[in-house]
Amino acid sequence: VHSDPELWEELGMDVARFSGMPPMLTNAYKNIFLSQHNRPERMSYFDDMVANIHTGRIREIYDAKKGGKPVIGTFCVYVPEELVVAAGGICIGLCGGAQGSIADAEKILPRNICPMVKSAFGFKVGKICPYFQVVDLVYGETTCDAKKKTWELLDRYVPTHVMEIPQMKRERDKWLWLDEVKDFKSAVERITDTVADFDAVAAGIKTINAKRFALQRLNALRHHNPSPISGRDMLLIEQIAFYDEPVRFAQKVHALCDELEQRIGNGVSVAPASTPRVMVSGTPMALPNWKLHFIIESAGAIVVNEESCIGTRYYKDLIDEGSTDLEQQLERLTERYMKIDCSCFTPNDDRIAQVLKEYEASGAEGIIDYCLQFCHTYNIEAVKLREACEARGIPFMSIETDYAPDDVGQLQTRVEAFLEQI
Ligand code: BJ8
Repeated sequence: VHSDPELWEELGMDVARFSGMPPMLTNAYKNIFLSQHNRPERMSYFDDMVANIHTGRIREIYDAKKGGKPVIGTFCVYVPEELVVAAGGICIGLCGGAQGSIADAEKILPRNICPMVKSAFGFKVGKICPYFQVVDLVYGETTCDAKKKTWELLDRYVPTHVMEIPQMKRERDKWLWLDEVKDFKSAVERITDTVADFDAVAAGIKTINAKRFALQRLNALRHHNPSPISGRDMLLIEQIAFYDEPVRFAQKVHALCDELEQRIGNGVSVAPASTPRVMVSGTPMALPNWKLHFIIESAGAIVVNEESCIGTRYYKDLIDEGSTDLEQQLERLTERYMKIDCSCFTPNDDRIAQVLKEYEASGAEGIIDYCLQFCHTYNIEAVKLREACEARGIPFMSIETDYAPDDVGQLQTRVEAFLEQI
């Protein structure tokens, strides 16, 4: 079922407009994903998750909400979903990766800000995203300027709380951060009307650790050469991680990993071992942003790693499960979140080291750094990344783009020229 107008109506959506949108997704999807040669069979679960994105999964969330599970929307991997699970809620990522909602946002927001912020905001003001409609509240954060100022406006449409994320990682920042984590826990508990005690927090940590661990396993298998899975399929799974039910998602990822192990054992791959291997680093690619991966893989290369928040930054670190009391749990949780190396921090040299580490682990032969337009922190950090790559002889290219199709031809030319170097 790709249409559920009754549900959309109940969610307060602009049904007339929205009804025209899912087929667009389906056609793009067939072209980008279903046409791939020799795809793993167990990708079918993830295809269904996309096919049912506006029906099956949203109905599942809506039913759970009516059954007493409030829904919290987030925009950043710094907001601890473990605590939402611990308090009996549902956590979903709301970032926007679609061009279709940008015009709605530009009626209100300035045009020269990040397309991800505009896309997300446009989804809400245009009432064209069921996930935005189903949330009880959203939890933003103070990472970049575009986001933190947009939350003030978003609050007019949906209750929006803001978590202060420091800009540095000194000892004193840790204590501020821990207090913010505690405030977040209280806000979630108020809406779920449940106190997340030690056992509940332990269970929340375990569930989300298991999800992140499954993604780690998948990414390690994907690094095999020849690759048993394409980069665009991996990106898709990383995107689905933000809205699927976490326990089922982890099971499905492990089932796919089992298949990939067999493929590796049998010498089955999606591209020959001689295929140029590219690692992508930089800003997140929110669903349905598949633009760069499609360009790279259409040019005859394969993407073997995403150093991104919709990528390894989301799952590279787990929380230590050995705490003996609630205070220690929250401290360890905070320590895990402090390891996320977003360019909004200064200094952020850990990220340079992490990019180089992932480059080695993935067997990549070059790095394409992806910056969303007007994302100052990632764009500026690309200078240091370039220097680090040049010092080691790693082919490096940085690109700045948005969601519009206008620059696709130019990007294709640049990517093709880059692939000739590697
Ligand atoms: S931890 S990367 S999810 S802030 S791309 S909206 S920074 S102008 S998304 Fe991010 Fe959290 Fe950092 Fe990750 Fe602003 Fe840049 Fe846009 Fe960005």
